[in-house]
Amino acid sequence: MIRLFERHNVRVYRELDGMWSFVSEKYPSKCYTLPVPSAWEQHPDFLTYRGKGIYTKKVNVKENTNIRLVFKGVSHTADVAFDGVRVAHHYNAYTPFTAIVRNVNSGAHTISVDVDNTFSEASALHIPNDYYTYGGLTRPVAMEYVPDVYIENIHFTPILRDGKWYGKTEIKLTNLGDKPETVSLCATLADERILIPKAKAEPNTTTTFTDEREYENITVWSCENPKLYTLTATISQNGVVTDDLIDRVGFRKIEIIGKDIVLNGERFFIKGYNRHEDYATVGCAIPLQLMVKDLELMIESGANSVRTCHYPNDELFLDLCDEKGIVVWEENHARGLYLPDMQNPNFERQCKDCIDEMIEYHYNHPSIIIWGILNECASETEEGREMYKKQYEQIRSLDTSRPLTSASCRYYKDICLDLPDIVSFNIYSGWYDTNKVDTEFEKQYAWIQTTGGAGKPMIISEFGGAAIYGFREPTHVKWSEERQAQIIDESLEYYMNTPDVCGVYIWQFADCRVTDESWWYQQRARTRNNKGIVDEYRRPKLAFETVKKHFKK
Ligand code: ADA
Repeated sequence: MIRLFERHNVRVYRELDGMWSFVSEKYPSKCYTLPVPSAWEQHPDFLTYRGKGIYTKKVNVKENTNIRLVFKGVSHTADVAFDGVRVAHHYNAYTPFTAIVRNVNSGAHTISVDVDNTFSEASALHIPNDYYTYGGLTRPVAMEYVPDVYIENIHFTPILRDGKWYGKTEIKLTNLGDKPETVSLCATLADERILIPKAKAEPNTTTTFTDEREYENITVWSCENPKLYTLTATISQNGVVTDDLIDRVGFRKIEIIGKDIVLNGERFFIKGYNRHEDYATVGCAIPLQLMVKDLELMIESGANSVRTCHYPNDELFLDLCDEKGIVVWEENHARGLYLPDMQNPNFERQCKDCIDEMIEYHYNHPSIIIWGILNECASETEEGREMYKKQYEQIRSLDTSRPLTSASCRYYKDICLDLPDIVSFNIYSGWYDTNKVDTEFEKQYAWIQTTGGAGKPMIISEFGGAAIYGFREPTHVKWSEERQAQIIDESLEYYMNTPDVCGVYIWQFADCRVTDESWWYQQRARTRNNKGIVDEYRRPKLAFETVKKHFKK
């Protein structure tokens, strides 16, 4: 399942979930069939496989048409071919991409995807890290029939102005042909009908048509009442509807006022979790039912937000957050990259592509209230600052409706705090040091007020400690559930009662697998990051009740 709702009533659209043929470099003479979406690590022969493999699927095309292939996530590098001809290359497991194949005749055809999850200089973002880079077609794949002129995407921006709701709708038409085409464009949203009777789609490019108008009698999207509206766009030529696209949007306003995050005019305190896309039995390819389980557990504990650490999430999960009223901090793909990592010749382009794709595809989700970048990267260096600055500017050029932030650990030396709208720090008082939560925060906050981050809202974007599920120890030794609960208790007690803090994200929701290579194994018992409030099977640790005590006060 790609989305929680039908995206088309007109366009022929088929999800290619199911069994694909697979041949790996590891066993070149053996042909497997693997489920898509899934991580190849789910198969006993590939539990720790870091390498390459080719997925193949035979498809039957029912009419002469243009084919549009949609990949929601391939981990981590993909080369796509259609009948043996390469049609797309993509890097990054966490963002979608498409491929167009023109003038396909009806009949049998073959899609193949070369997948690579190896670490090398070619991969600046997927590196040995405190999470696991899986392999495979780990998110859904779809095949569509599109005419020469089709609806590429729609962006909707809700605007509250002088107490009235307005909406800016940008409808993007792609013309695959080499001559201009004029179509009739129609979109409906709430009780409004947008009509552009002569929309001229320029050849070999995408043309955007913009409408901005007032919407009356709107119900606002909020955590308590996450009201969603269906936005439907169609295009017609010679009176025949030739294509359509459906999306869901919400009317809500997110703003920064002083040191507060303000949602729909009211101060909003973030009570959140950091959540990796990782589950014991399926790795990163989490199906709908397990996504729902995660969100229901978070809601049961009183949370109202999730941070997609440290990469854009599966859009199906964002659909669930839209429906359940869980606000989201979504961030581009980066974790703990030092300056040498950021100087990888591929780093800036791979970050740019990730941001472009994250915002292009996730723009309409009302649940996303914050865009983040570069978790714990080199924000203490001048060269790093130039890259932070460029990425903030890139996001602002794509979306001015949401505040920006970046989770830092460059204590007392971060030189980028003037750049974001919200200052965020990962502070592990009581786990990586013996600091007291209150005195350490007061010291850090006082220093921040001497920087460009002065007076800005502050989020504690990570805090917590590790516990091995089932390790109970009245002495509260480290790695016991008691110690973790104690750290969470002290942290929430302080941060949730400090007016200078506008939100908290616990590190982390669930235990997750980490890379076995390099030194991570030394600090990561079970080759896992064990700071989850629940373990990798979502079994609650003692700290779960501690969180509930504070989040539900
Ligand atoms: C950092 C990092 C997290 C995780 C955490 C930890 O803050 O942002 O991804 O690695 O440390 O568990 O130490």
